[in-house]
Amino acid sequence: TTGNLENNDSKDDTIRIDGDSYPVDDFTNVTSSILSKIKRKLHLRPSHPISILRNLIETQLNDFRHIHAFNPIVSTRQNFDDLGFPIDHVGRNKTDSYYINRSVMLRTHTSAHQLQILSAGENKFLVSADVYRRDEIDSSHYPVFHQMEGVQVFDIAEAKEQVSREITKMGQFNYSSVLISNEDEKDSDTSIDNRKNPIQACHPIEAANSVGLHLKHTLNELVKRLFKDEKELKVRWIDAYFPFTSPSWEMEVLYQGKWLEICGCGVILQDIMNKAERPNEIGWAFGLGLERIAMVLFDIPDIRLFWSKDPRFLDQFTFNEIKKFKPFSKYPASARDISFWVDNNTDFHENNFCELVRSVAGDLVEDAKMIDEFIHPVSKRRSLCYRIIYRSMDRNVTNEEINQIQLNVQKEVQTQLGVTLR
Ligand code: FA5
Ligand code: MG
Repeated sequence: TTGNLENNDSKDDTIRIDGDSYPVDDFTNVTSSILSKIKRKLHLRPSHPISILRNLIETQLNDFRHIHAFNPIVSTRQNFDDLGFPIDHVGRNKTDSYYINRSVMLRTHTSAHQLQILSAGENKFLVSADVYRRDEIDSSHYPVFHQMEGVQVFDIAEAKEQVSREITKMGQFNYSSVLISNEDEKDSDTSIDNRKNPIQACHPIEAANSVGLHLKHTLNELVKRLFKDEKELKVRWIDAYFPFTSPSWEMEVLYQGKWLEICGCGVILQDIMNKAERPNEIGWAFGLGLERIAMVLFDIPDIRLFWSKDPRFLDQFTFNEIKKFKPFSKYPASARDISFWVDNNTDFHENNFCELVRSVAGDLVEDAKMIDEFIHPVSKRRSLCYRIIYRSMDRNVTNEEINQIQLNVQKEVQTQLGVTLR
């Protein structure tokens, strides 16, 4: 439906974004509040933590080409098909992504630009950009965030030699209290689950192992240097799956007692290299979550803070410096529960619920979690209860204000999600 776009001054059947007009259809689900984030470009504001971090990484990887200015509006082909996403991949669902219409969307990741840049012949590049996803609500998820894509390409026939030269050049950084587990397995392939996450059949094993080793070495050295002043930071590698890399891994850091995923990566599917008309080359790619890294580095406890326009937040940061964030007083939280019946024939999706709560409460919502679920023994209807935590990052919110927001949430949930409040 286009009901969410009332504030977008457009005729009913088109959306205007930045002077361009797009037809809407049954897939359209972008909201004006999401579109309003496009112009913020946090990664390009010199003394914003996201931009400070981008710049620090670019300084570490200074012989990569640094790209920042790609439009977030991409085709579904760029975001999915070019990368070999299967037709039924969940990421393609309207519940997970923001669509302008069936064939145009807000990119969900910086990988959307891989093929076009590889096709242009680049060998080493970093793409930093805002990306958009419908997702859950908590302190480490926000519907708009920033990624940095890194890609490096080698000749298949010479990968081993090229990698050992590069690793010698890069060296090892030892003045860091970053502890990386699984690191000593890096020169074997024991950490790869070869059934789900195999070396590609078209790759000589030695070339694939060398490229995987170089990828892990590059990221290990990057995090050791970025986090060198942390007291002690635990980092671990785990196996992962992506439609466009194999083998694939994820990197996680231990933050506030939980493993926080900061990056996905792997050896690029050869099919993508072939589409880029580079069949004799092999490459790796990574996608870093910049907010997640910045949260650890700057001690920023909640992802909403990045969007704050409050000078008490913005004025704490300086170009090229890592300074721990000093929280201005933490305002009290208020919890409200909402319970409803979902009919058997209603297709309820948590991301739709979260989107709705965000659209009513804006950045006052801190967290939303299902706390109870049961099926009525007779009617077989499902009952769900969600606990919503409200808290402002920069002011006290009165109980009356929260009550009013919660009333609006209840009203919208009932009318837009087709559920019955209990
Ligand atoms: C990807 O987006 C892949 N494109 C990464 C990749 C690139 C894999 C190249 C292989 C090769 P993923 O969905 O896991 O993967 O997201 C990458 C990172 O973005 C995550 O590790 C996390 O740090 C961050 N991230 C994901 N969702 C959110 C969110 N809602 N809010 C903040 N950060 C997020
Ligand atoms: Mg992931």
